[in-house]
Amino acid sequence: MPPSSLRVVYAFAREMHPKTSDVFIEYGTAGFRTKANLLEHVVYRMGLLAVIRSRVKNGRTIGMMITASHNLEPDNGVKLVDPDGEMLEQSWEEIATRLANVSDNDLESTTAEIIKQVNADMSLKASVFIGMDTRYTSPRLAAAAANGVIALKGTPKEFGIVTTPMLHYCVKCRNDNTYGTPTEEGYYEKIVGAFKNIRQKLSVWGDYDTTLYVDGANGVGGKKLNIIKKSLGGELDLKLYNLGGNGGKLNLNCGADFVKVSQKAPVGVEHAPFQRVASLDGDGDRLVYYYLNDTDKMNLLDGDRIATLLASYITELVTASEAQDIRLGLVQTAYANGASTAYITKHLKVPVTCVKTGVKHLHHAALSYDIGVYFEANGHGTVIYSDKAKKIIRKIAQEGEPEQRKAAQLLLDFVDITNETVGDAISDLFLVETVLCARGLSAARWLKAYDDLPCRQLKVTVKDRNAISTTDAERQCTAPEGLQTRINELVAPYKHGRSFVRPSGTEDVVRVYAEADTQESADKLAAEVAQAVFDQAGGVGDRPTLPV
Ligand code: 16G
Ligand code: MG
Repeated sequence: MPPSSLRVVYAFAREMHPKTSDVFIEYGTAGFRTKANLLEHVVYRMGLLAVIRSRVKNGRTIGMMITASHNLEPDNGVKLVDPDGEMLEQSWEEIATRLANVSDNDLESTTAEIIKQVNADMSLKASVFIGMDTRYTSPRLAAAAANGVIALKGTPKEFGIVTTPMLHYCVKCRNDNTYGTPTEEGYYEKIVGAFKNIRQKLSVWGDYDTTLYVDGANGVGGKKLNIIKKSLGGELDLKLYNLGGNGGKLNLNCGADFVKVSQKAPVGVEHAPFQRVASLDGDGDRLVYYYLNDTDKMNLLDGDRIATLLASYITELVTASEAQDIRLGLVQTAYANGASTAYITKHLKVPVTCVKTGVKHLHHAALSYDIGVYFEANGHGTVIYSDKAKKIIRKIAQEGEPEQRKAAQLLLDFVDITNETVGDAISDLFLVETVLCARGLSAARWLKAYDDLPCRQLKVTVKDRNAISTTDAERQCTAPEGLQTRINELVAPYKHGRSFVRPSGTEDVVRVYAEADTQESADKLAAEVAQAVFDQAGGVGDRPTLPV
């Protein structure tokens, strides 16, 4: 494309998506995320970048998802999806940030510079899939994304309202048709179809109850489960709450993030004692379970629990299939409950890797195993299976002894239920339901696998959260000087005490995590560490108080 045709990049910007804010914005853990009214020019520019990225990838399809996940309604965001359905390559985050922040007058020249820097052949075709969540600001932003794609003569395809993982899945399928059909229907056929298949083969029911309550966070995930519900027959009876009607507000006092962080039941769900509830986040990529007992006490089954459940079932099937040479491993972050890590290594005897927060880090580490199970405690995660593992399992499913074959066939269905591109609340829900059913487990019996250490998360506002640096998968703090020593001193007196601090990638705060043998201790330790952060890292506003 000759440089003169970049004029249209400026024309679109000036006429339709001018930069109206000088607030610096950064491509963070999950793309750009901020107040929706600050984002239109950013999303338009990401449309441009998606086209350039597609051309660098020889015309393979790139995804753009308009969402701010579990944030409240006024926020929105955008993230790019690479050709295999994974997060945008990290080295491009800086390019994305640069393009988002230049003035409209410099946009044309910066675009030209980037094209040159990444060596994009602008004569190639380019394809971009665009999806959005249910926010009222999303359609306008999706239109800006499409304009960005058109401005550089790429071809946008709009998927309308889809979950984030559905868009990842469609991008992957478009670039690799062995993975499935790149449509919402194709997604249902593969994932829900495999779930129905496996359910017909499972005979153990025990304490398993086919009724599942769902908290849809008033977002897109619940809406999609409402479509799926009709095709499930008697295999699973979904009772859906927080579907976005009746004045329910997106993620407000509901959804996976609310449940996990506040350890409280969401509003809008009619609870019954011991009834298991699956709670999704606003864009359908996180899942946690919980139940209330007969005294309304909250019992949370978070990402760590899901990871251990899935890993132990996969291990069982791999063993039963007598597949040789398949190395299974689990990836967690510092937020994983210490009790879960101990259970995985000592009881399941599965190796564990700990990495920095953010799906891209977990996904990357999971790739080093033949079967990698990765989950953040907040409920974002999935399983990925190497080509080698799939090949071995397929062979046994065809040629093995009857018992081995049976296990390998179950494993193949399990693989098909999994959205390997990214953590997916819907796919994970069907995986969990499969294991609970296969093992005849109620939620209460699932919880018995191990006892979580009580924990607490707090946030502290400081002048500059980037004054906090960390190392060792965020478990140690290297700046400001002296803070880690202070944390060590504070942790020392507590039995099973552990605490770490890290700057958030999505909010202007420092996050504090603490766990200990009792809730009282965990709360106190978290507050003490929060005070240390406030004092040593330039706290702003009220100093955190200790629990009374
Ligand atoms: C984003 C990340 C999530 C992480 C969270 C941490 C993706 C797709 N999402 O939501 O994995 O747990 O940020 O947020 O990577 P924080 O940095 O604000 O604690
Ligand atoms: Mg999300």
